[in-house]
Amino acid sequence: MAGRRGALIVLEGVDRAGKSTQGRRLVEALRVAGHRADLLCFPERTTEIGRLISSYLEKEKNLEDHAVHLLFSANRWEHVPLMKDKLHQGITLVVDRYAFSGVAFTSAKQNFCLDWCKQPDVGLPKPDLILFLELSPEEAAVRGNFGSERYENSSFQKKVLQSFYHLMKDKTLNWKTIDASKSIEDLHREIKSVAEETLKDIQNKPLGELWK
Ligand code: T5A
Ligand code: NA
Repeated sequence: MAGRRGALIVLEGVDRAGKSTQGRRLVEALRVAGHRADLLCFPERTTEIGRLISSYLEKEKNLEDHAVHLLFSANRWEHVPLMKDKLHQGITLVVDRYAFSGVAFTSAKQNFCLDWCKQPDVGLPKPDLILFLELSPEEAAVRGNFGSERYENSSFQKKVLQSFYHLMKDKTLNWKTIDASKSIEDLHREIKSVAEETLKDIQNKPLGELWK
């Protein structure tokens, strides 16, 4: 008998909302609770495409805006066979940023519409749950200064947040907004409980396709 598949759980949110911290904590907690779970982060900087993206983010390399958007998407697509394998083996994937970051960041640039930005990611594995870690720019600022990577400035981040709000209007997706101003521990407890509900709900639900 084929066992049930793993869940695809995505963490999104503005910079410094705590996505990576919570992603690591969630995977640990799910494992302790007896689930099989793995963490995946996008951009996944170790592949050839990922290294190119990383040098762009570190401002070592300049790339045309459309071209880099397609590279971020290609970096997700190159991981799809692995993601599907794991999910079908019953492994839950906790994903730190996904297509929503891709669309929110590029569409915050001049002359990009949301619809164009979504197209390359149409058909990716559809998340069973998207946790949006919501934090005001003021609260994010308290968590330390922006680094030197591309996009790390507050006026751009405000536009990114607006794009996220547009994407969250899509009711075909299971968005859950979490108040990310809470302590790491409180946030973790809340996220763990929402994730466990999603795992229970999976039953025999087939894996969907994003934006299709
Ligand atoms: N991008 C990404 C695109 O343009 N297109 C795409 O398709 C994709 C996938 C790199 C950039 O790429 C862009 C978006 C980004 O600009 P990244 O590598 O994920 O993306 O970005 P990072 O800089 O690594 O991560 P963030 O800045 O977004 O931070 P996180 O992961 O949200 O936050 P985290 O957990 O690292 O925490 C940040 C700090 O806050 C503290 C932590 O200890 C840490 O110091 N903290 C808390 N403090 C108080 N209370 C809490 N609850 C806290 N939680 C964490
Ligand atoms: Na991060």
